[in-house]
Amino acid sequence: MDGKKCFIMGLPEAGKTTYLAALWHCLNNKENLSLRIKTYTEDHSYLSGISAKWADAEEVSRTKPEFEKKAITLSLENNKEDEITLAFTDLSGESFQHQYENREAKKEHVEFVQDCLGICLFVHPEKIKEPYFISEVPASVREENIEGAIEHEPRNPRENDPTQVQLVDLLQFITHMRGNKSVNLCIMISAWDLLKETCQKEMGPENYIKTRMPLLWQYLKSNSNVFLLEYYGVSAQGGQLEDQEKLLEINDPCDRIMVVDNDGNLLNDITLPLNRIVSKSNEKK
Ligand SMILES: Nc1nc2c(ncn2[C@@H]2O[C@H](COP(=O)(O)OP(=O)(O)OP(=O)(O)O)[C@@H](O)[C@H]2O)c(=O)[nH]1
Ligand SMILES: [Mg+2]
Repeated sequence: MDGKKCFIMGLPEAGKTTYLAALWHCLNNKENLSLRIKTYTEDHSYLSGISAKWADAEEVSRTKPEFEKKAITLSLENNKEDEITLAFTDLSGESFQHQYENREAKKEHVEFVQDCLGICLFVHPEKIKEPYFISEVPASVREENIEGAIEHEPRNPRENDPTQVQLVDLLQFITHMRGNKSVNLCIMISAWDLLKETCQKEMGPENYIKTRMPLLWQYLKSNSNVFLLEYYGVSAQGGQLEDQEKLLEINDPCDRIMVVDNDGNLLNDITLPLNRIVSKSNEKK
């Protein structure tokens, strides 16, 4: 049995746990997915707990660093009936902030990254902190020697630094941990349902990142030998939880899910990004 690892990355509230909750529900309840459960090998009470909440259109709890999951292992098979043992993480967004701020990572985290076949990096469109121009900062803050200059608060990197800066830095950590060894990277724009239909159709996931996070896009483009990229727009929840009644009107919770690839194809299969990671790594062998 060959074990494969997929590292799930993202700052707080990026949509990581919601995706895993939806994934587990669909693996157990939906047919014709690109990956299926082969056998139940370990206690999956964590996944069952989050997916029950997901199915009832309730919020999954934020992942606290002390309760994060360092390796959840599933025994899966693809359409060729190849057996795939896939381990993935459900880390807390705070752990990534800690890494960004303190320049340190846990040993087990580094080992997982070194061994992994692929990475899913989640970005929530409503949680993106935009950069600002220096000229946008009032002169009273920028200049020390003018009348009325105010003492400004010391920089708080996790709160103040633009999201794209933090993500590029976290990806640079990955290249460092892996000694520049190439890795499949899926950029997963979560809560795709929140974007206007025109934006969903006309822009597509890559252009969305290019427009909203140009530094991240350029970094990925210029490191395409290291990061073998795919972009996806994903609505794992299917809509806002404030519209719980509307979400619950859909008989099969799996039908709430939307996965859009970069060519604009609307796919109804939440396992696809993971299957792409596995199959691309098989092609390379
Ligand atoms: N509208 C919408 N909201 C979503 C979707 N997926 C996640 N969310 C919301 O995004 C927020 C964060 O989701 P989580 O899955 O908890 O994010 P996380 O990355 O696990 O966060 P941490 O555990 O803090 O690291 C929650 O309020 C979710 O309800 C989606 O597909 N659509
Ligand atoms: Mg979480």
